[in-house]
Amino acid sequence: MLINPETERFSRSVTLPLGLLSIASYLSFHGYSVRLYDRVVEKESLETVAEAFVPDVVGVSLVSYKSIADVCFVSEFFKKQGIPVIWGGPLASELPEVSLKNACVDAISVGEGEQTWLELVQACQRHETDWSKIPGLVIRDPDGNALYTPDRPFLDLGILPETDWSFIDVPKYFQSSYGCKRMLYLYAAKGCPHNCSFCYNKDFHKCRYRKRPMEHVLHEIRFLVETYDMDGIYFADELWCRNVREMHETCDSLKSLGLNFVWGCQTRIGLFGEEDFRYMYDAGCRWIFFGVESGSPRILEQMNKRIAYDKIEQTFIDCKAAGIVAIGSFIIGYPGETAQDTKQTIALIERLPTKLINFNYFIAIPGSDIYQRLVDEKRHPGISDFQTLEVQDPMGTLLYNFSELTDREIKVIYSHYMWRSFTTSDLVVDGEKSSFTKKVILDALHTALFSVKNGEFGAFLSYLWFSGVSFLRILFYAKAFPSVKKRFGIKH
Ligand code: B12
Repeated sequence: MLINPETERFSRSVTLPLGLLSIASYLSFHGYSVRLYDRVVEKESLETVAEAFVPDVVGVSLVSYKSIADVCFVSEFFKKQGIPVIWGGPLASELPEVSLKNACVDAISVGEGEQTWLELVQACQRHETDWSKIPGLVIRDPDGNALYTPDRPFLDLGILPETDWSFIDVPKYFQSSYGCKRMLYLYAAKGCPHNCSFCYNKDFHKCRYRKRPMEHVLHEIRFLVETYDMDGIYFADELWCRNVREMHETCDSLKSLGLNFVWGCQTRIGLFGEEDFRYMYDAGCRWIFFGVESGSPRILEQMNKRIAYDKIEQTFIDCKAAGIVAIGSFIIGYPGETAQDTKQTIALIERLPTKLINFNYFIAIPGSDIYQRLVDEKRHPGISDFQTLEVQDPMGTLLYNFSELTDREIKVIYSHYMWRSFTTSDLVVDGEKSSFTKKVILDALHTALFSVKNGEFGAFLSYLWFSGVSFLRILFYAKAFPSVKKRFGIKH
């Protein structure tokens, strides 16, 4: 059984559990029977699911601290029954030793899970309890210390079978966004050749960029459009295409499907200009996320971002001219960020021809260069155990502030742009207005109804409380401190 844990959430923004789906499809292709239990969307209780499908081994996905409570809850449940539990995913892979301190887990699967899991279930089938020869694991030695098995080489993505969609109820993952009603997250490539200081990519993907075979992606899209009427795709690739040649190939392939869907992606400043964006628009691209991160050249250099500063504004102008919605993504509170740096970021944002700004509080992600540096410099205590870990919630408390801004300044600036993106009428896809306000309200209602329908009144009340508090907090900080906004050059 492969489990996607429940996460505390503000709205019902669900995405396909692509990693688990890939592992499940691979195991099933090799003849094993798998239950993918997604606790974000499924209403069945853990007891009911575990009664209907008694697993020989359980895998739980650990992406961030946000789901740690549920990860431990499900793991303890199976552990009590003597069933081996293995954690995998980005956070488990970055902190395997810390993860292994939890008595409810037997081993950590580091990096890509498909082949490791195949070898693991084969070992379980042979009733082998010594997993030390299976690459890609961290297990306990007889003294209870963490033991690393050999490294797991990267998979040739071409050997993966087609995704088996029967593991999930696809329509439950539809999102209504950017003018789409049935949008799904898919991926066409893994990793990124760059090495931004705040990203886990260097450690997790070793800065390797690997594309899935295009025919797999196309086949998947055709199936989802023809079977479920999917009308939009968000490519979750960390970097969608590295250059114009790859962009042309991908766009030509997507167009060749002759199907009715639009899509969006995340790409890099400086890769494409107006003509390229027009090419992308013609192939169905309607929105692009650009990770700009900062308007301060000094901070960008510290981040090792390596984007052409002088192309930032022009890229947004070109993108918009081609009819594609451009979203700028920024980090606030980077270590050492001064008020002057933030003013530069705000000045840049105010010049951009978009009101869609995605601000993120700086979080030191384990596996990133900056996390290690902060720990080495003893500015960050380092994460040594999950039980005492306080969650740094972007909508809530700011646990660590490594910048020279005050907590209040960070919250005011973050909330201002969050509120502005939420209420803007700038989001126009194919001439039609599509607002985040509507989407968030509908998502919120949907989540509330989902809890009530399932008789989860406790969950409903806690959801109401959580989303209400988050909403009011953003509104409060966005509106209550005009002097902070003025000082930083925020216009309206
Ligand atoms: C979609 C997505 C989301 C979705 C939900 C994801 C989920 N299932 O929970 C949403 C939008 C809700 C989200 C939220 C967040 N996300 Co996110 N998200 C992504 C994104 C764009 C795609 C994930 C994906 O499907 N990848 C494709 C699949 C095939 O790869 P994969 O998930 O890595 O799976 C492989 C391996 O990890 C492994 N594996 C994964 N799970 C398991 C489980 C087991 C048992 C095993 C053995 C192996 C295994 O095997 C898989 C197959 O090879 C990634 C970036 C990326 N492109 O990966 C970021 C990413 C995963 N998110 C990230 C972050 C930081 C967050 C947030 C904390 C953001 C925030 N500040 O709120 C939250 C936390 C949510 C949470 N659940 O805890 C980081 C994680 C970094 C880290 N921890 O090291 C990533 C890598 C982005 C980045 N570059 O920084 N996210």
